[in-house]
Amino acid sequence: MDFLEFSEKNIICFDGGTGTLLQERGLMPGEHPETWNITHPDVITDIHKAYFDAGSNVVCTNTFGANALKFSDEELENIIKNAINNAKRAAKSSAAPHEKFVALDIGPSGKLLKPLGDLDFEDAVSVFAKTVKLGVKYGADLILIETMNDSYETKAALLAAKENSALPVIVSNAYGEDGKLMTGATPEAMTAMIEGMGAFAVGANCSLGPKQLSPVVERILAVSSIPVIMKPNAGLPKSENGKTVFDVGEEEFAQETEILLKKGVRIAGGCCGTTPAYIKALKEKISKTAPVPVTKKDVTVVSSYTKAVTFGKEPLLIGERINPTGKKRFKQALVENDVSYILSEGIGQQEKGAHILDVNVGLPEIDEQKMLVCAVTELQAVVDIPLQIDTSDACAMEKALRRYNGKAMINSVNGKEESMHAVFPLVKKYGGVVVALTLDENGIPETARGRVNIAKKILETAKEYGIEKKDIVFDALALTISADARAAKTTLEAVKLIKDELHAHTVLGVSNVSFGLPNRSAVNSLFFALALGNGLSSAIINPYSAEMIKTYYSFRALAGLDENCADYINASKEFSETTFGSTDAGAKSGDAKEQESALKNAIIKGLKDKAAQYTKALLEKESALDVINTEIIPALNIVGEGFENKTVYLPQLLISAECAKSAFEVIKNAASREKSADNGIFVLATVKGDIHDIGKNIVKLLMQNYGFDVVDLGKDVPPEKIVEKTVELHAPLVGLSALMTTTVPAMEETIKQLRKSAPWCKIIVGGAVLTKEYADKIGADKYAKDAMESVRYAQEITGKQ
Ligand code: B1M
Repeated sequence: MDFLEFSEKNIICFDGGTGTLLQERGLMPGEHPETWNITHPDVITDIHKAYFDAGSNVVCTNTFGANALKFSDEELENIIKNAINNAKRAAKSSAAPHEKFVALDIGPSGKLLKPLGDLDFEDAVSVFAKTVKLGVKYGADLILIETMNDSYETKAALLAAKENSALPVIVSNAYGEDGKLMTGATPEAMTAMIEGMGAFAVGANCSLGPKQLSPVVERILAVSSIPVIMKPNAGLPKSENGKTVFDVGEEEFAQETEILLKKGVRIAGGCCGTTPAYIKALKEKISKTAPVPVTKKDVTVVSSYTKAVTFGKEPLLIGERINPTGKKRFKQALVENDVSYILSEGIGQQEKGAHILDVNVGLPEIDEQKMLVCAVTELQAVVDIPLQIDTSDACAMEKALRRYNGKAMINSVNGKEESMHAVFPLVKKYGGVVVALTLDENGIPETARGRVNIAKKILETAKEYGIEKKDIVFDALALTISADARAAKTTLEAVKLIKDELHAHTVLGVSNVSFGLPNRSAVNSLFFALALGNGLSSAIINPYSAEMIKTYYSFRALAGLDENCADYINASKEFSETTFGSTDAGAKSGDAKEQESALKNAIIKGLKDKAAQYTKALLEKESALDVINTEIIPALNIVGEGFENKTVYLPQLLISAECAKSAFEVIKNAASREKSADNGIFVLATVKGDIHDIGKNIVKLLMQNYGFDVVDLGKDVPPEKIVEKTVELHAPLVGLSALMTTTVPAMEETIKQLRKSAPWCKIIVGGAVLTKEYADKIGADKYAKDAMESVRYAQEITGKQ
């Protein structure tokens, strides 16, 4: 029986952890466990066999970190070949009567993808592709992509698996206690993307015990139409006599997991801390549990790298402003490659309440493919709502869909055979919700019935490609009433028929209706209201238009979608304005105060070019130190607080840090013109384990500006290196920076070593988590609360001004 056949009628029992078992058998810290497939094949086979004997239907190869970033091609092939052989040998030698399969195990690459890290998305796909191809070559039965804590890397691995094999692929993510991935994705967002891309199963593993993981698993079960997997840890780790132990025993583990089997989990196993004894206990529960059928959820959902947006709960607003049609300024931005203008449009529309952003950069005089990919990648770094990729060029569409971090909305396909054959394969491969225009080779039907018939034809063809109705949203086509007096009426009828007869979702590009008329917003907003009344699911509108927003919130309040009219009251604060403000305030005004908030805003929002531009303007009126202290640091503090409160995620934190850096670049260039005479050597570093260097770089900038010769050793610097440089240069002054409670001990260790080997030097310490008391306690000579204090102290010590 093959794996898919087996999975139809059974709950599948996976294996448990291997790390602790290998350590017990002598794996040394720092040694690659994957190499044991070659050096200790019997140990690996033995562990796999113990799991098969305990009841596992599937064991995962010992290849968690087997990828081309860690191993040469030859090593990788050898590892995977042996790993699969070991697992197959174990299956043969186990006398257990149940079905047995071997899953090629793929863990994270160990690197973060751009813009968070330095691994390019396509390079990540290639890295995973090598492992997948070898897994296929040596006969794996299925693929398990596991413990992924970032949505983009998950996509890269899944794409590699789908492009290079026909094996069933199970994707399991590592969620934190907040129910999100490290980079912020919710279970709903991950399920939308993973299911959309055609995985066999989706779920969660590692990080938590079965009880703590259950809310995440239940959320996945609620939205998933494919089987759900869970592989929790044996509870939470704690240290006992220098050893890591877990706090959930076999029986409790099995009981907690059983609760979720009864709620619908179809694949279960264990992760860190679990052993064959855990799997044996789990298997007993599995044997007594009837598999819950996997049900189609029929939800239309798109996602960004963090969140899922579901159609049908309330009407959705799709921001229309990233589109050059009729917009002179936008066309100019495209021609000049002014990406930050596009980003401002995106951020502004999200702030005005758009749920999804349409992205159209089609202009004859530019390379649309390149620009669309650029706009999508840059936008998804600064906004966290889903994007609608809007292009008539199928190549551009494919390139953008590949790079999109989530399940995109795709605009558009239509009833022409040619269009469906170009677009549907992309929807099927990358996942997405596609906008289907109700027109075909014969043009736009004049009647609502004609449009519904095209919608039916589109549905039938989509089915042939394996695309379900839930992944299609029909555009009933808003045509201009100045050309055809019945146009709006026909469209409204079509919206209602598609909803009532086809039970499908709809979208309209609302403002087309008033083309050529004066006072367009009056016509647009009434048409919008009528369409909403007819059941319109989503509308492409200008979120800056007060009339449209008024209509939207009024409709929600009238339709019973707004408890206590709270959203209406909140939104009405801005109703008095004809158009809402834009995020770009500082750019238009020469006023210093406005530029101040604009700089802070640009850093918070992640607009790198703007941050540099506003800094430049501010420096003409204010000192560098003022700009740093009143703008840059407060902006980073706001982002840092958001990060702490889990309203901001690592990608946003990183983008803001990049913005602060671009502001400092400008300050540095301005400051270097003012440098004075040499005042002595200052060795500077961020301590071991800490990669925060913005504060340290300010200290460097000011010290250099005051004539000190700064030897900057960088960040994450081991104590030995700092001592070595200080001794070599006989430096009189050393500066250490640390920003995390976890890295302050490294600062203490560095001071200890400096005192021993360079007793002459004075040590200045600084960084957000330090206090004077703590600095005294760890033996520093000076605690500097900011960069200027370090300069003053250095001047005092050296007697130089
Ligand atoms: Co991170 N980070 N970060 N982060 N980050 C903090 C520090 C944090 C407080 C955020 C939070 O949770 N609220 C938190 C630490 C919690 C704690 O330990 N108490 C944190 C965390 C947890 C993390 C990660 C672990 C997140 C993760 O991966 N899950 C990770 C750490 C990785 C590592 O280091 N191993 C991480 C990563 C990052 C980014 C890469 C995204 C980015 C850093 C980019 C970079 O530096 N190149 C980043 C950022 C930007 C921050 C915040 C938001 C801002 C830090 C900053 O640059 N502030 C920060 C929250 C916050 O502080 N509000 C946060 C502005 C800077 C000018 O201030 O460095 O304090 P500061 O410097 C001041 C003074 O302290 C003094 O002068 C400067 C002013 O003039 N000073 C000195 C500093 N050093 C001095 C040395 C001196 C004298 C004065 O003499 C030598």
